[in-house]
Order: sequence, then C-alpha cells, then structure tokens
Amino acid sequence: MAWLRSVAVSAAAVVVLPLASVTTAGAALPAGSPAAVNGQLKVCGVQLCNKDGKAIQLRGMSTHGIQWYQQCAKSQWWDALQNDWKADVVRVAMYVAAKEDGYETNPRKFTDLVHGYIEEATRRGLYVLVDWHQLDPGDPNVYTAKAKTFFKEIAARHKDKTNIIYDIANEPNHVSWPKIKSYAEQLIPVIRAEDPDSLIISGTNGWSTFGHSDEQDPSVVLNNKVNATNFMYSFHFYAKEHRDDYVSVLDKVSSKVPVFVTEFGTQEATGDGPNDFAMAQKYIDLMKRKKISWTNWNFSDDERSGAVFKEGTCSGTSFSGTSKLKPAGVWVRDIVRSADQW
Ligand code: IDC
Repeated sequence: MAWLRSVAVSAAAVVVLPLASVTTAGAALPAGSPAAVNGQLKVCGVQLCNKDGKAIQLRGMSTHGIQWYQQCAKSQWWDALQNDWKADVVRVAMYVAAKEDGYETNPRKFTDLVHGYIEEATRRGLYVLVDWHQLDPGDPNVYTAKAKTFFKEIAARHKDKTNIIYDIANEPNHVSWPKIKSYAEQLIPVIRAEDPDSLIISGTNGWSTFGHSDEQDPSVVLNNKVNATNFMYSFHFYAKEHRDDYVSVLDKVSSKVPVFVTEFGTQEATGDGPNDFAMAQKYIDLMKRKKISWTNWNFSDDERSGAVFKEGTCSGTSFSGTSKLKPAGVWVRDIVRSADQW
C-alpha cells in the first residue's frame, strides 16, 4: 500500500504510518449517534457511564454467529439496526471452536471479518461489542494464546476509536470461577497495552450466570473479583427457562459489581421454543431501573424463535418495520426503539 498518512501522536511528535493501520478517533461517528453523544464509556461504581460521567443504559442486538450468518450483514440490515430499531450497540458474536466452524478454522479470515463489522458500526455511530464466543469447550483457558493474538490485533487497530467494547469470554461453563478470573487477568493487560481506556467484559461461571446455573452462590465471584478497572461482568438469561431466582441473582450482583447483559432471549436456552414475554419483561424492568445495558440474541433469520427475522429474510433486502419479524423480534424491537435512557 503506497498511501501514507500523518498522525499527530502528541503536540511534539508526528509519526507516519501506513494508512491501513490508522484509525482516527471518532472521526467517522455521525453527529447525534449513540456513540458520538456518549463517547468513551467508563465504569463508575457499579454503573456504565458516558464520557461526561453520566450513568447510561445501552440497548441493542447481537449478531448470530458470524461464521454462519455473515450474509445477513448487508447495508439494509445495518440500516434497520441503526435507523429503524435505533439500537445503541451491536454485539459481534465470533465463535471460536473449529467444531463450531469458528475462529480456529481461519484466524485471518475471522479477524478481518470482525474488523469489517467494527468499521461499519463506527460509520453508523453504534457501539460495537467484540464477543470472543467461546462456548464449547467451556474453559476459556483452552484458548488463551489464540485470544491474546486476536485481541492484540483488534485493540491495536481500533484503539483510537471510542465505541469499542471487548468481551473476552462469552459463556464459561464446566470451569471454576478462579480459572476464569485467571484467564481474564491474563487477557486484560494484552488489550490494555494497546488500548488503555477501553471497556472490557468477561463472562462468569455457569454460562455467565455468576455460577447460578452451576448451583453456586454468586458470592464465589463477588468475594474474588477480577483485578482490573473499567471492567464489567456479563450475565446471560433465557426467560422461558431462567425464572425468578435468576432475576434475583441479577438484581443482587448488579448492586455489587458492574454488569452488562451481553446475551439474553425470551425463549428456552436453546434460543428456540415458546417465548415468555411476561417473564422477560421482569428482567427488562429490572435492567431499565438499574440501567443495566443489554444485547438481545439475535439479529438473524435462523429458523429458531429467538432469531428476530423470519427465515429467508437475509436473502432479501427488506429488514425494517415488523413484517419480516418473528414475535420475539416484534417484542424486542419496540423496547430497543423506545425513548433512550441515556
Ligand atoms: C446457539 C445457536 C445455534 C448453535 C448453538 C451451538 O443459536 O445455531 O447451533 O448455539 O453453537 C447461548 C450461546 C449461543 C447459543 C444460544 C442459544 O451463547 O451460542 O446459540 N445460547 O442456544 N447461551 C445460551 C443460549
């Protein structure tokens, strides 16, 4: 690449870098967009705060696995997310395991794919949550070296952006909390070395339930916190299956540590089956009251009830409005669209 570009790194020094490695802070964020208005996120106490220190709640959607549903991410899909749904944040779900056709099968291809989602989210003024979607096996330590390689490149490329959020472990399972904490404390410095002020999230044991799905008390996590600042814990739920006891856990932990609900559904944990909107509404009310940010699973046309679009939608160009939505989509679109909490 012959193009070069000057970048001021301080008042005193100017370096010349190849254009491909340069990103300019906020330059592409449209005025008035969620990421332009709120800027660099910061954890303040147990809340997520915007650049002015005001507690905010971000709401948005998760992609399905980008190895399977990349074909959805065309311009009209982005238009729907940005303008029709008025989302604040998109979660980019990058599965890791080869047996799930994930990152391991082609690290270069998947890293480039994620760069593409980040750039598009930025052009549209959305926050973008980069999800290291480890799931099977459930111990994130299996992938520590790969996670370091991936996040180092992502953070190095996008460090000047103010709209990027890193989730280093989707759903740890069949693994103890101290092992997850140890993994997190190895990953966080790798990201921070490139991008010091970034918001970083990690999942918790029991598929990101603070151990509740493993019949453990959340105090195991709460009494042994990750040693990091600007860090949040994720909590996941599927409302048809995860009932009032899970709501109580979310209520309890979110009073003690900063929590981001990076994935939830209104169905069973398979992401399929009947919706329970009444139960899901209890979580929505709690998250609204406590300004807990969330992304819903998922913005694809998979056949399951939790994929918001009807099957076949992604082969077309019409994503806005409600005609292409399944019931879960109609329900969650209304909530994402409703007046912002910022
Ligand atoms: C599901 C996908 C499905 C895929 C399966 C296993 O919808 O297509 O075959 O994963 O890879 C989660 C996970 C998320 C799951 C989702 C629904 O984070 O990967 O997606 N779910 O089962 N945790 C609880 C539910």
